[in-house]
Amino acid sequence: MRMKELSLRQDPDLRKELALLARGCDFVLPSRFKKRLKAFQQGQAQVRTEEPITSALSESIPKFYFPQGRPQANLNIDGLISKIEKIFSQFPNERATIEDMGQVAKACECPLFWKVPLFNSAGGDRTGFVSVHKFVAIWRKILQTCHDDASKFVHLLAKPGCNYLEQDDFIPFLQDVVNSHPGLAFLKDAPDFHSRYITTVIQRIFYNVNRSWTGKISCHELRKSNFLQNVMLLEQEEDVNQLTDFFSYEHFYVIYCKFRKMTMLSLKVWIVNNISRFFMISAISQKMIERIFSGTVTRDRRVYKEGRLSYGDFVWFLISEEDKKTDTSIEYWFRCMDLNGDGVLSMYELEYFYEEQCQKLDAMAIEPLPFEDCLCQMLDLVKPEVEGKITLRDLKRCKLSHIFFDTFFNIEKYLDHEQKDPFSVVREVETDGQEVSDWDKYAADEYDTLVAEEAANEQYNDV
Ligand SMILES: [Ca+2]
Repeated sequence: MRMKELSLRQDPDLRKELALLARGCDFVLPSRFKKRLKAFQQGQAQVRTEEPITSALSESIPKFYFPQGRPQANLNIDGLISKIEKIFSQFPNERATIEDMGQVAKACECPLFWKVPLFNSAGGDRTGFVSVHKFVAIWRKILQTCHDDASKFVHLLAKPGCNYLEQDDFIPFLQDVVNSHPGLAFLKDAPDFHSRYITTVIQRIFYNVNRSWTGKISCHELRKSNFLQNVMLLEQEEDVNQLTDFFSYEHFYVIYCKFRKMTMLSLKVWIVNNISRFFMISAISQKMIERIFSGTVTRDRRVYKEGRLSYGDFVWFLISEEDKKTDTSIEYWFRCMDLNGDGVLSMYELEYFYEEQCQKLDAMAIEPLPFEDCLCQMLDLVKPEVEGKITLRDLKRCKLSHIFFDTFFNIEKYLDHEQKDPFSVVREVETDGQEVSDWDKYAADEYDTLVAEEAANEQYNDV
C-alpha cells in the first residue's frame, strides 16, 4: 500500500492535486480526482503486463500438462509409416478391406480390435475400403498429435471436433467384437442379441470409466481406467467370460435374464407401483424405488414421465444393488439417499429411509432397533469427519458402505448382515482387494442358477 502511494505521488499532475488536498482545499472535484486515479492505475497495469517474462524463468518450468499424452522422444514417424505402406502394398490396388484391417492395426502397433475404429476413421465404413494415401495421412496426423493409447483411441472413435466419447461412439467397435471375436462366434445366428450385448457392455464401460457421471468419457478418464488393457486382452483371451469387467457374455446373460423376467412379469411395462411386488427387489424399500424412478441416477428421461426403467438404466441399478462397495455404486446410492442434494446425509434423510425398514420388520414380527440406536451404530461404522454429517468421502473411506446402505433400504440384506459375526465382517474387509468383487460373485452364482434352471426345464420338456 505504501509503495503504491509513493508511485502515485510521482505523477506530476496528481502530485499537484494531492498537495492541494493536503492543504485542505476542497475545490478538487472528487469525480475528477477518481478519474485521474483510475487512468493512472490502468497505465501502471499495462506496464506490468507488457513486462517480458524473463527467459530464464520460462525455461526453468518444464511442461507438466499433457492432455494428449506425453510425447515420446525420438519417435520415428517415417519409419512407422513405411511399415504401414509395406502392408498396404500387399493388397490389390493398395486398398485395405475390413478383413485386411487386422494386419493394418498390427502394423500401426495397435491392439487387434482397434481395426474397425481405424477403418472407419479413414472413411472405410462409407466406401468399403481404405486407400493407402488416405490412411497414411490420417495415421501420420494421429502420431503427431496423439501421444498415447488413450488419446489415440478417443481420436479414432469420437465424433469430429469432440475430445470425448459418448455412448453411441462405441457401437461400431463393439459390433466388430461381436462379429469377429472367437468367444462370441455362437452369436452369429442370434442377431437379436447383438444390440442387447452391446448396450450392456456400453453401460458397463460408462459405469466403470466415466467417473465424472457426465456421459462423456474424457481422455483422462480413459487413461485412468483399465478399459484399454481389457481391449488388448480381447486379442489374447479366447474366452470372453474371463474378461469380467466389461466383455463377459455370462455377465450380460445374467443381467439380461433378470431384466426379461422383470418385464415379463409386469406385462412389458415396468411401472413404479408394481415394481416392489417383484421377487427380486421386494427386499428394496418402496421409498428407494421411488427415488430411483425420480430420475436422480438414471439417464433415460422417460423414467420419470412413463415410470419405466430403460434396459441401460437397469444395468446400472442391478450392478449397484449387487455390489455396494465400488465408488460408482457408493455414488449411486448416496445420490438416492441425499434427498435435498446438499452433499450430506442428514439425520432427517436417514430417518426417512429407516422408517420403512421398521415397518417391514414389524410386519415380520421382528422388533426393530430404535432409530437413535441404529444411528449410533451407523455413525460408529462410518466415523464421519464432521460429527453427525455423513459425506460421500466418509462412505468411500469406511469400507463398510454396503452394510450402511442395506440398513436403510434393503431389508433382506440388512437381516443377513445382522446375523453375521461382526468380527467376520471386519476380517472380510481386511482381506478385500485381492478377492473377487461382490458383483463377480453374484454374477457367477446367478449364472449357475440360470444354467441349472434351463437344464431342469429341458429335462421336463423331454419327459
Ligand atoms: Ca442431504
